[in-house]
Amino acid sequence: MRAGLPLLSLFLLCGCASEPAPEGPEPAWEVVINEFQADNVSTLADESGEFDDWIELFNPTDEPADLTGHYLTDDLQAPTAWRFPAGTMIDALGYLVVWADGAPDGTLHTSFSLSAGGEQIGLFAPLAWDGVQIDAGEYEQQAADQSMARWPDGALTWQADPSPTPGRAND
Ligand SMILES: [Ca+2]
Ligand SMILES: [Ca+2]
Ligand SMILES: [Ca+2]
Repeated sequence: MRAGLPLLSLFLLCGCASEPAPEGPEPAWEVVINEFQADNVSTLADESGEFDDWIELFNPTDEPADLTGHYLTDDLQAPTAWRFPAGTMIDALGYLVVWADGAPDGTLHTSFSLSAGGEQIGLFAPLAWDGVQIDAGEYEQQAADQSMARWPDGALTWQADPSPTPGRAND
């Protein structure tokens, strides 16, 4: 493996490990997509009285999480579809509902909506942190007024929930 040595040396010499961390707060590495609804008929209306799709995020840590500059998307090939506004926080062990209107009519309202027939959802870090994926997944057809929810909160397992719990613990 003598041929590999020059490459290794180059890597060690590049000083990557000593690069300063990007400016701004650390990405919210622990925050998860915790529940979402793609066919909201009568579950919960937004400030405009519209029964739009929504995505619930959960912060499983005991510190507030700062989502400034993070991204949500419904297409993992296009991770920067919608950017969280500056100052978007989730409390320690808190929940945050983001409306997926398609046509935003408020601050936490995304430019995309969720297809009831199945789609992807992803949460990505700010570009200063190379926009790396924090949480993402793919879902199949969703029934009207049901949600898909992790159970318990933040767990790896998902279940369809006929009684969605936007902004509060999944049950
Ligand atoms: Ca929808
Ligand atoms: Ca709306
Ligand atoms: Ca919930």
